[in-house]
Amino acid sequence: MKNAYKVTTLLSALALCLFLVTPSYAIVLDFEGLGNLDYINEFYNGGTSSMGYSGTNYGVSFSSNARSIIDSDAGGTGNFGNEPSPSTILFFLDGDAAIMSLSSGFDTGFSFYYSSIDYLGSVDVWSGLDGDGDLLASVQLPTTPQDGGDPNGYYSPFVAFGIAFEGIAHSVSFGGVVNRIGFDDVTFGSVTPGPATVPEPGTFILMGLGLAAFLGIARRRRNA
Ligand SMILES: [Ca+2]
Ligand SMILES: [Ca+2]
Ligand SMILES: [Ca+2]
Repeated sequence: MKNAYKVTTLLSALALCLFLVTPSYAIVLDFEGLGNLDYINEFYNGGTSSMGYSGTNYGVSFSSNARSIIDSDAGGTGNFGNEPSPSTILFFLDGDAAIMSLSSGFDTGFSFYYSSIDYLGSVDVWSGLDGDGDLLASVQLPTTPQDGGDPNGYYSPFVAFGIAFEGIAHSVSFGGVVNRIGFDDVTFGSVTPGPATVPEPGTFILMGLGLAAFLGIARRRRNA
């Protein structure tokens, strides 16, 4: 009976740990898997890019001018370096901005990396799809430093940038001068760009044991 209680307590503690450390999986678009000078199109929306590639379906679509480019180090024609996820980034060659729409919407914040050596960039967050509706946030992106790349590339490094906003956003426009700004690791629902930090299985076990030990101490104190 006592052992059964212990097992139940331990299982509850482990379940609580799993619940507490379950990460909220932020969507991160790293543009890997797209082609060089590819039009992104429906790559992240259950369809394909202009070159016929298909990525995870996040319900994210891009304006017709949004393209991907691969670093020259990796066989493409990109003149950049130290991108956060090698070796493909987002850029555009016509228009004022590449617009990204997320049909399910997102809140809290939004983040990305970018490189823009010579010109200012801008990012607008909209309540509607395709840069429509209310403007929820609008920021100017400063020019970025230059470090020589990996091992070469004019646009390097990529700098992290986060934007917090209120309400539900459905689209983002990435603005700048054509062919002079690049973006990578576009992250929804977080002001810190990049992959969600998923705890290692070992962490679960250690945390589980830690909490079980803590509960054990608490019980012994109560019984004393
Ligand atoms: Ca690179
Ligand atoms: Ca490079
Ligand atoms: Ca990338």
